Amino acid sequence: MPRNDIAVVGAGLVGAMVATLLTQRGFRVSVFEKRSDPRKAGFQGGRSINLALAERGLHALRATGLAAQVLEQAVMMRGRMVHDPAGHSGLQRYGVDDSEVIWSVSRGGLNNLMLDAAEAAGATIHFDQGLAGADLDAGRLMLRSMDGTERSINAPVIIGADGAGSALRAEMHRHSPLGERIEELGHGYKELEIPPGKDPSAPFAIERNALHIWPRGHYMCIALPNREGSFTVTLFLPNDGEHPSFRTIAGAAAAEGFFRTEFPDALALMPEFTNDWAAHPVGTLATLYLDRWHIGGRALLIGDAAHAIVPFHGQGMNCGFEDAAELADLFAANPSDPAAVFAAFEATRKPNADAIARMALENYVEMRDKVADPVFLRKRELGALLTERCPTHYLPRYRMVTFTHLPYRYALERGQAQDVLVEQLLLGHESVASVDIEAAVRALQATLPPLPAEAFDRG
Ligand code: FAD
Ligand code: 8R5
Repeated sequence: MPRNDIAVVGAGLVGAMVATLLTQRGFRVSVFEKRSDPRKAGFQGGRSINLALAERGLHALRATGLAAQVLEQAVMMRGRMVHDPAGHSGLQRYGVDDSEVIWSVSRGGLNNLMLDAAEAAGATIHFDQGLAGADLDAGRLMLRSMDGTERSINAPVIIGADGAGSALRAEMHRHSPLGERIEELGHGYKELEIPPGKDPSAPFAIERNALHIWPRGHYMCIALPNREGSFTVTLFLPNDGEHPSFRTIAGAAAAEGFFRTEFPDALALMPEFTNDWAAHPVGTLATLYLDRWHIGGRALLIGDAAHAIVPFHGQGMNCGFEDAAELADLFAANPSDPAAVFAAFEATRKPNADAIARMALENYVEMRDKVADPVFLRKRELGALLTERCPTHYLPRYRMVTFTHLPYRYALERGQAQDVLVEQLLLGHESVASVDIEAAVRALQATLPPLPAEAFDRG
C-alpha cells in the first residue's frame, strides 16, 4: 500500500463510517470484514433490531451526507413512556420540543446504507475477509475467508473497528499489552417482539413516538418502535442471584409466568412470547476499559473495539460515530503523521469514553428505578424549570449527552455540579412549588459559570 493508504478492520457501523469520512477526505481506504456482504440476497431476514440515534451520531451522518435518508426511515421518539405496575403510563419528554428527540433506526438498514455510502465515496470493502493475525512491526495483516483460504497484505496504517470482541485488539495486545479490563455488569438481556396490530391504518399497539420503559426496581423492560408497526422489546435482568434472575427463571413457561405478574400489559401484546424466549439467547453486558488504544502510528482501535459500554444511555453507536468524525478531522489536519494523529485521538477521546461508560452505567439505575421515584422526579422538575428560566446556566445532563456535542467528560462534570446545587435548593422542600425560583436562579448564576457556546450549537 502506498502512503496515505489506510486499512480498516470491520465494516460494522463505525468501520463503514470512518471509511466513508476518510475516503471523502482523500485517503485510500480498504476495509476488511469477516462476514459476507449483508446487502446480497439470502442474508436478509431475521428479526428487526433497532438502535436509538441521537445528535452525536446524526452529526457524523450529516458529514457523510446520509442524515436525511436515515431520518426518512426512522421513527421519532419524543421521550420515555413509563409504564407502572398498575398498567398506567405517562410520557416524560427528553427535550423542550420536537427539535430534541431521538430516533429509532433499523440496524440492518443503517448498516447497508453505510456500506453503500463507503463504496460510493470510493472505499473498497472486502467481505469474507476476517482478521486472523497481524505482524504490526512489518505492517502486515493476515486475512482468512470462511472456506479457510488465507492471505497476507501490506497495511502500514490500520484502524480497528471490529467490535467488542476485536481480533485486532488481541493482536495489538500480543505486541504490547494494552492494559485491558473488562467489567461484567452481572445483568443480561433478552430480546422479544410486539408485532404490528391487526388494523393496518393503526399498526402500533402502544404509543408509536416514544421509548417505552417498564421500570421495576432492579430490572426493567424497554421497547423501541420499528417503522412497520412492531416494537423490539428488551428485558434487562440480573444473571444470577435471588428471584427474579435469568438463573431463577428457567424456561419459557416460567418466563411467561414472571411476565404475567410483572409486565401483564406488555405480555398481552406478545403472542409469540414463549417462542421468542426459547429462540433468543441471553445477551451479555460489560464495559471494556483499555489504558492504550494505539501502537505508534501502526494501529488504532475505535468504536466498541476500544470502549464497549453498557447500552443504557443509547450511546454506543453514537459515541463510535463521534470517534469516526473526530479521527477523520485529525487525519485531515495531519495526513502524513499517523502516530501523532493516533496519540492526539487517544488523548482527547479516552477521557470522554470513560465518562460515557460511567454515565451509561448510571442511566441503568435511573431507567429501572428512579424514573418512578418522587425525589428524582422533583429534582428533574426543578432542573427543567431552571433550564427554562436560565438556559445559559443549566442544561440537564441527559440533554447534554443526547442533544449536544459537548464532550462527554464535560457533561459528566457539569452534571455533577448541577446536581449538587439542585439538591441544596430542594433541601426542606416537599414540592418544587415552594422553592423561590428567582432566588434559585441567582444561586445558580453565582455558583456555576455559564455553559459553553457548544451547548447551544445543535444540528
Ligand atoms: P460492530 O457494530 O460490532 O461492528 C464490528 C464489525 O467488525 C462487524 O461487522 C463484525 O463482523 C466485524 N468483525 C468482527 N471480527 C472481525 C475480524 N476478525 N475481522 C474482520 N471483521 C471483523 N448504540 C446506540 O448508540 N444506540 C442504541 O440504541 C444501541 N442499541 C443497541 C442494541 C443492541 C442489541 C446492541 C447489541 C448494541 C446496541 N448499541 C446501541 C451499541 C452499538 O450497536 C455499538 O456501539 C456499535 O454497533 C459499535 O459499532 P462498531 O462498528 O464499533 O462495532
Ligand atoms: N442495547 C437506548 C436510551 C436511554 C433512554 C432513557 C436505553 C438493547 C442491547 Cl437500554 C437502552 C436507551 O434514558 O430514557 N436511549 O437509547 C437504548 C437502549 O437499549 C438498546 C436498544 C439495547 C443493547 C439491547
